[in-house]
Amino acid sequence: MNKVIRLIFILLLAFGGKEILAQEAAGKTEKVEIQTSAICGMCKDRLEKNMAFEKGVKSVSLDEETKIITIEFRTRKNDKEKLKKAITKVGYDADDLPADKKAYDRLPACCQKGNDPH
Ligand SMILES: [Cu+2]
Repeated sequence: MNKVIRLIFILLLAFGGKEILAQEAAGKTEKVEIQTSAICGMCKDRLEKNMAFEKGVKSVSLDEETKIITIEFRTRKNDKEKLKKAITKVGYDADDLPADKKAYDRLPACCQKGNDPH
C-alpha cells in the first residue's frame, strides 16, 4: 500500500472512522426516552445496570431529576415496546406500562414508588 494512503487510513481510524464502520456493520441505532418511576440513585443504578444487558442496547442513562431513562439501541435487535417491558420487569413503570408486581415487590422498600425521594 502507498505510504500516504496508509497514513490517511490510519488517521481516519484514529478520528472515528472505525466507529462509523462498526456502526454501519451493526445496523441503525435509535435513542428513546421513557418515563420511569425511579426514586433514588439506587433505582438509577439498578435500571441502568439491568437495561444495559438488554439486547442491542448501546447506552443507558437515567436522569435523576426527571426519572426519564434514555436508551440507545440497535433497531435491528430491539424496539421501544420491548425495552419498556424490560423496565417493568425490573420493577418500575415505563410510560403507560405499570411495573411488574413481582419485580416491584422485590425492590427495597425505599425504592418502591409512593416513597419520597431520598
Ligand atoms: Cu431507589
